[in-house]
Amino acid sequence: MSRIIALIDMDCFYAQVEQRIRPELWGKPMAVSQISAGGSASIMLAITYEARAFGVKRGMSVKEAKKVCPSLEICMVPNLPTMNKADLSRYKSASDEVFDILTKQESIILEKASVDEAYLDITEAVEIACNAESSEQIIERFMTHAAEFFPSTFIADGEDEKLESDQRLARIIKWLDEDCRMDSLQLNLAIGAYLIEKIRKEIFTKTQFRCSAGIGINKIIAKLVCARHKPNQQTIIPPQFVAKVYETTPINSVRNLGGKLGKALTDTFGIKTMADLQMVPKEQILHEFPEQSIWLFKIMQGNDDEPIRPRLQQKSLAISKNFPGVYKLRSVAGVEKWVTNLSAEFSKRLYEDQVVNQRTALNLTISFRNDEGFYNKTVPLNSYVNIGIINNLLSFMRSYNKAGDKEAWHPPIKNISMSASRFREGVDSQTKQITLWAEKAIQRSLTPNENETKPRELNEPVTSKCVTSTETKKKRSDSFKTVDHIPQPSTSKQSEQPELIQLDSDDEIGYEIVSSKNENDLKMERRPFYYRDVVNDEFNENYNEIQTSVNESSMHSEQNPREKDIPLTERSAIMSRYMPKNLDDLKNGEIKDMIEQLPEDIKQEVMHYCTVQDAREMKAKRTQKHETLKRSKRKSSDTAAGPEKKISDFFKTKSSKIG
Ligand code: TTP
Repeated sequence: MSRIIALIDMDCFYAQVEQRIRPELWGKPMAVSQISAGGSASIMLAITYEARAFGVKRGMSVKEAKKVCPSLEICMVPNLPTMNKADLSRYKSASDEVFDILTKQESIILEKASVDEAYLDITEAVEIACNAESSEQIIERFMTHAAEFFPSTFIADGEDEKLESDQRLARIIKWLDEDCRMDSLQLNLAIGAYLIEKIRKEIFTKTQFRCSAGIGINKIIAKLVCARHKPNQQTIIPPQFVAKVYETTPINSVRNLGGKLGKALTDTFGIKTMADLQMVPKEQILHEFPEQSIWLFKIMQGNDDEPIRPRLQQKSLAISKNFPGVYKLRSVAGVEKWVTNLSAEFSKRLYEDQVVNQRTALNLTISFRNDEGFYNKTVPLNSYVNIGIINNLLSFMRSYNKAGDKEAWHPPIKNISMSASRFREGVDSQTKQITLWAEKAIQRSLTPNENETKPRELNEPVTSKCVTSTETKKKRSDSFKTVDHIPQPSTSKQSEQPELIQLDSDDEIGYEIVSSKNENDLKMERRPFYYRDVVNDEFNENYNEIQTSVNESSMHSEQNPREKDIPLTERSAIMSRYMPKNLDDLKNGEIKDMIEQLPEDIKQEVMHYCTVQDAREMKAKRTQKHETLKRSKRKSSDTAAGPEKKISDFFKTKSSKIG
């Protein structure tokens, strides 16, 4: 049986994420914007279809966008609290919600293509549906209930883009009746389209996010038509219509032809569309593109064997920051500050990955670019603790600092990156999960109220009026699930000057860096801001101790098994800074709420931890009481010695007298 492949792509994804947070923005022209490189302008990243109708485009500045659409609402991509870098976690969490739904679908193979895009091989699911009923029964049912089963499906036949909405359904019924009855492949595509309608509906019901889809016999074909009827609709492309669709398909819009190869084809043959390419004699293609020719011949016919690779995880985890132009790092303090900031964020992501994917990275690649070149090295990643990463990166970078002046850095730094790779399965049994939970829970408790939304209708027109009332609470996304790499536009604000680091409007929060006088002293990191308001002052003292002890632990000790990298005492010291102090603390409102959100196994661990703490405390109290009692006894026996002695002497005397 021919494969049935679908591509599901979320509509204006970041915009929908923001709209869910601010439901009054549903249905409005709005865009998500991010500060561009240098921090001077704000550019459009994600644009709702209502705003696109006005001509707002990705990459426009706020000024340009407002000019074409004065009513445009703009949401900014938030910055990480610890540094001037985009915080994409809310989009990643939203993406995880969608992928949670997709992974639970039975009998499909899922390949995550990007933060908001997935390929699905639904061949087996279609086969199962086929076996449940006869073809005739399926076709009859589909035709009778076409409006219900195919509420947003189009058939890409070259004429579909001109269809009025009332003609769409008639076209589907005709196709079911004429083509699907005659050809099992067409019927399989129809069943596939029905299954994808159901999956998209489920995504909407559970997340409020709309998406579009393309359904065909391979990835290239599915991708080709996925955006054909965006937003909130899907398109089937039966093989007989590929040639027709190719007539208007620019070469560079085909999957894998968007880059150099596509450009080379158009330049070499002076062509524009896939139909043009089909007209080029095969010998010429073979001559000009011998290595790619076999693949090109296939896709020219609409064929493509590329399998769906079951994949949800990235092979590596990376963080990178550019320092363009005037923002190049020219001072030791600037370099140390950014290495520290980035390492802290990187370390956090590693812990998150560990929890979500139950795996541990073994290699750390650190790299930087200066005015003279690009330098990198890979070392064993023996610990996720950020101070180790800082040590490694700084010592590597220092060996390239040629500045005569002690405080300067030369050649100036243009980029700093770190990446973790070579993952092994499993997580050390120690309590890293709790560490992560605590960080997340604290962060969540400080996140401004993430709102209430009213469910909207899947097929409610996109341009409908905005929803203003609130009924249902938005389910908090599970922030333990942060998996994907988001295409990072190189547009985040850069700064070398500490005063340019954006602090929260409440000046008490921010990221504090204390530069070290001694080059080798790396104890310059302070906790990220969000701990401060939640954890009491003891944390501060603990933190310095922790940093000292972790600093001493060996990052390079290859002979040490990973589990032993951080001695237990250090681990428990790290843990203790996050943990509730005892069972009483667990009953406290804020912490209680956090505990409720925990996965069951972590909850058990926290309870156990507190029970042990309580037992210790009680033991300590008992011992103290005992000691106090003993002391007071001793004391009273000392002070009572006089009269008691006198009494016993009296009796002795008495008895001896009586005797
Ligand atoms: P896309 O799927 O390319 O676009 P989109 O979801 O906004 O809109 P469409 O309905 O046309 O699919 O990207 C997904 C998200 O990724 C997008 O909402 C914002 C983000 N993104 C960037 O941050 N930078 C980029 O350069 C691109 C292309 C996307």
